[in-house]
Amino acid sequence: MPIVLDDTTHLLVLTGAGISAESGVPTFRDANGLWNSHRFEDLASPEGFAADPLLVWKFYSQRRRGLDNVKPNAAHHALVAVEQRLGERFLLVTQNVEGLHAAAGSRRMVEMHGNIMRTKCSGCRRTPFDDRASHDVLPPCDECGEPLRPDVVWFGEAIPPRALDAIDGFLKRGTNLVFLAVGTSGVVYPAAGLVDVVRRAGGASWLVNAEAPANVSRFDHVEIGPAGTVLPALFA
Ligand code: BV8
Ligand code: ZN
Repeated sequence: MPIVLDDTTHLLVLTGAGISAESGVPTFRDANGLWNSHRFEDLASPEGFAADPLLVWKFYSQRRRGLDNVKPNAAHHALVAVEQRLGERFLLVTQNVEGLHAAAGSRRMVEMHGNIMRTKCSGCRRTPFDDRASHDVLPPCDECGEPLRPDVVWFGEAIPPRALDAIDGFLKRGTNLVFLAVGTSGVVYPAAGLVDVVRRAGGASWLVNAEAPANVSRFDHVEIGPAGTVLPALFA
């Protein structure tokens, strides 16, 4: 069943690792997911970084290298097409850090967990910078000497206020609100709670996922299947 998009529809889309699975990017919690072979507390938390910063850098460097020849898939492109139809009545919020939505051409987009291709300082307020390098030794900050780190949001860290403000602003503007989650297991907050926020605001909720995730019962419409096939058909 397609999503009906009329001249008043405001569409808020949340994506997770599953939308990039068909591009060859590993997910986190599937059978071959990153958090099956690694403890996220060791690799994606400030405490893990403080305990072993080089181990954390090696993990992120390996993920950067794995993105060298990765391209957006039909699901990323379908979201670009729907953004072009809806204009400012569209907002894409992604938990993904690999940048495939931007590569596909999405512009009204919030990377709520940051971007793995940027680096920032763990010690000072230096502006984050683009960085595709693989760091096999610990890179120090030129300005303060503290270790640099990837510009991603780790567990226990706050979501960037700019990202939360963009979501709030969109929800406040939105009449005839439709929420669509794609390829996400619904266990990481605050992203997993967005469906409830939209429902409280009277919006309809859709889910496209390869399997039923943790928060499936909170969606009005559920389409189980690969995003690269299901999403283009959903907007047909
Ligand atoms: C915060 C980024 C507050 C870097 C990531 C207890 C209860 C509730 C909450 C908490 C709690 N204890 C702690 C918390 C808070 C915590 C949290 O939610 N923990 C969970 C684990 C309980 N959250 C936080 O800490 C967040 N911050 O709350 O701040 C605060 C306020 C002020 C001051 C200080 C703090 C920050 C969370 C950010 C975590 N960062 N990583 C990196 O990538 O390394 S999270 C990690 O999970 C991923 O990066 C991703 O962003 C996120 C979500 O994963 P998914 O994208 O959903 O991926 P997953 O593999 O799980 O699922 C993929 C799905 O796709 C599957 O369902 C699969 O079936 C499906 N799929 C597969 N293939 C396809 C497909 N679907 C369609 N098509 C396919 N082809
Ligand atoms: Zn610094």
